[in-house]
Amino acid sequence: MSEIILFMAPGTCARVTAIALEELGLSFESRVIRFMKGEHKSPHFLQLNPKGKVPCLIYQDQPLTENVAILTFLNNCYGGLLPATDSAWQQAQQLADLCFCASTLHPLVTRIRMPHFFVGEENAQLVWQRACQAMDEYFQLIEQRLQNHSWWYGDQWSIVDAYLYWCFWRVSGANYDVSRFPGFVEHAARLEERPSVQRALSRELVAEKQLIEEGLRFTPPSYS
Ligand SMILES: N[C@@H](CCC(=O)N[C@@H](CS)C(=O)NCC(=O)O)C(=O)O
Repeated sequence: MSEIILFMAPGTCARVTAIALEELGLSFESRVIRFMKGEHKSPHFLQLNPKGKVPCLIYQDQPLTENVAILTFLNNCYGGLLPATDSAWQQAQQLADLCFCASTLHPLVTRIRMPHFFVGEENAQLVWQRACQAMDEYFQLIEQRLQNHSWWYGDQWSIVDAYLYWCFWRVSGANYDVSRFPGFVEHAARLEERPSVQRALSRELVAEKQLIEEGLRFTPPSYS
């Protein structure tokens, strides 16, 4: 049995953890959670993650949840995911950047991608619109930061770039107009060239095909 298992679903924020594991060259097994079958609420999965969400990482037989915690743990163990620093201040700044992705951007991503989860079909359009408006401010901020830089931390790639990329990819597939942020568009294209990202995306493709074959692929309604 593999020492590391990643419970994931294609297209979800588990992609960020998968990229981290691929970037570190760690061998791991990805196990797909079938949302359409309610597997995330099954007693077995809830025992691992009582919040019923992916990613859930099994590391030496123990579950660890929350992208920020998983990425920080992996970086503390192996390095290479964030710029190396002994400064507690710099470490806190990096944590702030991960939290920005997880707790500022991600909730808006969910409202843009699946507004009907919050209010039902009849008001979903309004939630989508408001979330897009709120997202504009943050995408402008990211666009500014990426100006004349390849990555969030300048010349150095980090897992923050992968997290930003997942947010970008998710909303661009939900009719949010990303063409207004050309620096961010280029950043996403640059990120997709990384072998680690390609390997993580290939894993998702396998999982996606599996779900299609089983008739369990989730396709949310589209808003604009
Ligand atoms: N705070 C968690 C959020 C995880 C999360 O929301 N995952 C979504 C997929 S992107 C999920 O599993 N959703 C299933 C559900 O909420 O029922 C993290 O950052 O890891």
